[in-house]
Amino acid sequence: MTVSLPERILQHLEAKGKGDSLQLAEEWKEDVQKIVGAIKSLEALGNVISVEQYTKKLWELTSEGKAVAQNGSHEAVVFNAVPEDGISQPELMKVSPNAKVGFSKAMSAGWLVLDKSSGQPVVRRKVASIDDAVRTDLSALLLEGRDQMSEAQKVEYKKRKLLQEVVVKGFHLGKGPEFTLSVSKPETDLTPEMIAQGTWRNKQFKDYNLQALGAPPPCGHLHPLLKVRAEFRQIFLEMGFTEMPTNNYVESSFWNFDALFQPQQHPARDAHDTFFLSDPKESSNFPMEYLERVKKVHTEGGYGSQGYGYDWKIAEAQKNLLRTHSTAVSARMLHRLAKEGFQPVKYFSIDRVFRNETLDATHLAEFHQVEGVIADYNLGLGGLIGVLYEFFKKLGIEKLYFKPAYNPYTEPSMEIFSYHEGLKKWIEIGNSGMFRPEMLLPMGLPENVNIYGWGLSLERPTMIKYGINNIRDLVGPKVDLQMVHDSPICRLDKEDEPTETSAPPSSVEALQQEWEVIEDRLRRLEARVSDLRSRVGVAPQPKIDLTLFADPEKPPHSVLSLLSALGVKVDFHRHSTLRTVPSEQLEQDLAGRPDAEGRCVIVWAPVGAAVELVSSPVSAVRVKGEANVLRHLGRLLEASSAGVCCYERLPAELATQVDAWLDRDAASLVRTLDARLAKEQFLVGGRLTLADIFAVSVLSNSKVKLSANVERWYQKCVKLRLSVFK
Ligand code: FB9
Repeated sequence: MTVSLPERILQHLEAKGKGDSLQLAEEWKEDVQKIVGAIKSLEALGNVISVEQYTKKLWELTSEGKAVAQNGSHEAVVFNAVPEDGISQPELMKVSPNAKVGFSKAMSAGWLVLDKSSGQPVVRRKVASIDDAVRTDLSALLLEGRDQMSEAQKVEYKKRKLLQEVVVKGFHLGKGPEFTLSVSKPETDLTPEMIAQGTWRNKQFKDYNLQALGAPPPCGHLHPLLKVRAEFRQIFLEMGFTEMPTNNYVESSFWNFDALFQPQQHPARDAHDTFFLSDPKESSNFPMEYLERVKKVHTEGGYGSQGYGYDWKIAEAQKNLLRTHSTAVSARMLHRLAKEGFQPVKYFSIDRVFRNETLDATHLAEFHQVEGVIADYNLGLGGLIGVLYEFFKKLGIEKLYFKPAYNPYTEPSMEIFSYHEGLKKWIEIGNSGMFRPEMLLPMGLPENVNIYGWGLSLERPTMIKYGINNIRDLVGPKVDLQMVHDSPICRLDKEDEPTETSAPPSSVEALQQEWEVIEDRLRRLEARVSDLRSRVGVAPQPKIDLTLFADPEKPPHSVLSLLSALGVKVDFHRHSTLRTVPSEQLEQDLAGRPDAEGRCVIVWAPVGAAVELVSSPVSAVRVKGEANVLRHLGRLLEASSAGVCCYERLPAELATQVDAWLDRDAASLVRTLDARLAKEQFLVGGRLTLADIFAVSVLSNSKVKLSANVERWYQKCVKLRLSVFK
């Protein structure tokens, strides 16, 4: 029967009184790690042996050194390859991958000579035989563990990468106070046989390790998002809420927008923000009496509201889409509640919604919306605040503040903020409000019924809870399933203990999170500005740099030609009050370049000559009048990333001269440019000016051939022009 390593060690100590792990490994030709494992198992038995750890430096052969010990040194291999009648050096270099080193060492050792007496040099042996000391030294160490090398030789072999010095850990062993030879491996299980035969009485059992984790059961693992959803669902249920049926991702615009009193020109209803379906493109099954009341409240108002005063179209309401919020489901449920006879209710939903958003580290084109709704008689805003405190307290969030906000379907509305101890900053945690009468009364709900609504996302708290910075690490095809497997249980009401994963963010992460706050604010500002505009009935505004109101009957040609010269991308919208349609040609001339950084929306409206700049990156106020708008655009250009300066600031005679150049036809302008560019970088001097921008615009509309000089200038200006409003 083989004696186990622990027993062999005990027998060695019995015989010798002491031992050493490295010597035993050497002597018994055992792997050092196995010896160490046996020592650890004996230590676990208590004071059976004494163990003292030490470290020491050892010389060991590198893989190249081992090859030399086996096959001979590089110089010996080369010497042995030289035949009696000699060999050419190029031929000799082919005998081994290390022939070059070997040849040089053999020559320095006086073993070889290069004979040049007969024209072509020939390598010959200089001695009859050699002593390959390198191989002898290395194989003595490798095969017998004998270190017969001088210090100088070791340094030399180390330099030749044949030998390396390693630090090894060893253990001095001795007999412990409870030394015994008969250590049986402690039993880990009490078996039925032991009990039946009574043999357990003389068995040693391993102590229970009560710290040991249970064996992970082979099973599925819930995704963190679903763990958080279960927590939210539990909170709503214990607060007496009933879950709404949200099993329809496809919704009609009527229920998603119109029923919520969201006007048909609202920016959120733009294809930029919403996924519309092409098949089935439309819905047609509506509660028509209710639909008529919705149409009326949008167009004429009613119930004390002035409405939006636009021509509401059922075609717009029929458009199918992927719901942009679960409030569409809330609308259906409240309409049904009104139809069946109102009674106070508390509803909630947690499900996917879809938005055609710009994707980034924290936003995908879909997210899970968490929504709560409470309907009762004579509710006030204070009650909503109280409910929100209660709700968020169950998430472990108690420090709240509420900020006035705007939603098309709630008034008043509040953004909800909370101070996050882990992130050390205030973060937005949701939105809320009281549904407007224009939404509730057309449903047929009693006038004294008020309804609270609030919402938040599932992804944001999940990412914070699980320390995930990029939403693609939480959802999507790139999710690491090990993360799902390893994600701990979710307790939303407990602040996370700081763990290595939730350590304070590094400066980059902190910056990333700061940037997310800024982006959130930016998004909210844009939404607010868009909503404000939608409330005053202007055309929807996608994310842009400039917005101009102009009248197609009196187009501001100078402003429009400057925008065209700048090549900014121009989109057009028509104010609902517009009576005359702008000419196709006018819009075609102004369309600008799709790849331009600058963006401008021209809202055609009946403003006569009073062209108006309503939004610009550098102006918080509106700019009225063509001349003022031109001056403002000039300032914008000078502040732009391309730093375009306005040549009007030049001495009058030079500025007038430039005007004259720009009035010339394309061919003579090219001649002028050729002359000017011979000594200047740009038309007026060393900087890009509006003169260059206009000149480029003249030439881009002509077929005239450009000289090499002018071509280079043209490309430079076009490139600069693209980034003007970057
Ligand atoms: O979830 C959000 N933030 C959040 C929530 C919880 C949280 O918990 C942490 C452990 C502490 C952390 C953060 N937000 C809402 C705020 C922002 O993230 C925001 O930038 C993104 N919002 C989404 C929509 O953005 C286009 C989150 C989503 C959202 C916003 C509003 C509603 C629903 C979801 C709503 C509503 C509403 C209002 C009135 C009536 C009915 C519904």
